[in-house]
Amino acid sequence: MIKKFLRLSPLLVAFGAGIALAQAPAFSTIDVDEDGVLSIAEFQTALPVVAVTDANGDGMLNQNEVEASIPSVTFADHGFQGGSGLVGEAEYDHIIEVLLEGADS
Ligand SMILES: [Ca+2]
Ligand SMILES: [Ca+2]
Repeated sequence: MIKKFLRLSPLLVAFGAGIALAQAPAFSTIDVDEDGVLSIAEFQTALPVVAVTDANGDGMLNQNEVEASIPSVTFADHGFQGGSGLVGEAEYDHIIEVLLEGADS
């Protein structure tokens, strides 16, 4: 158990005190307005320690903004459309997966 905790500890840092990866919120719970994509506010409320910048100022989180804010995330290399597409459930899950991988290495 101790070993497992140490392995996950970078993730704990990434997500801030008290939020373990296993507790990363599900997309359905953070998409508050249920429009199927994430706004900057929705993302930051769920993951306040993962800073994202609303580069184009539209209040929504697009894939370019995620890639610019979290360099380890590259959507295009994983079969996503990339570009200015917004962040839906599949893209959100990919972000969480990448953050988990980062904590694992
Ligand atoms: Ca939304
Ligand atoms: Ca934006």
